Amino acid sequence: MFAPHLLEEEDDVTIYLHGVSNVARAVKTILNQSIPGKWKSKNIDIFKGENKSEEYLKINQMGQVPAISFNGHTMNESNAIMRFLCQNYKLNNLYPTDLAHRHRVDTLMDLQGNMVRPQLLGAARKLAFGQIFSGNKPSYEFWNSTLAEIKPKLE
Ligand SMILES: N[C@@H](CCC(=O)N[C@@H](CS)C(=O)NCC(=O)O)C(=O)O
Repeated sequence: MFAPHLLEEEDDVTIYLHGVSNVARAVKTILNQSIPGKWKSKNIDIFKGENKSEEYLKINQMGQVPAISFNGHTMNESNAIMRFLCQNYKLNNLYPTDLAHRHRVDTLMDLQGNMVRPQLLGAARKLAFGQIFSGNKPSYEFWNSTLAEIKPKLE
């Protein structure tokens, strides 16, 4: 049985999140598949720096959302949390037990975390800052070229 030391009669799960966080939303989606209606959430206002507070750094020393508390154990890194939840709650349709299929899912998750997300965040920041400093309408050229670069790699 997976992680037997984490098992309780009824799991006590809290997710720490913020509305702007796409990776927190991904974990929420998996929680809804795992224990719908049975998890709690706590908003961490990253715009007010709550993610860098002494209290929150004890939950996630990287000072980022999401994190979860699972029966008193804290866990971070969205992909690692989602893999844990899928295995713990046997969501085999989302995280296949067949190793070749699982490898495909892992590949896409790693590409999302290591390549797609950083590139899109970089492009979005460039777009926003360009507009703030020039006062002009943003140019979508860089955004579109980033998308064009990423897309074929995922096909
Ligand atoms: N690799 C991390 C990334 C988490 C992340 O970048 N979180 C952002 C919100 S989407 C955050 O907390 N930013 C605040 C900061 O880094 O100060 C994961 O997948 O959990």
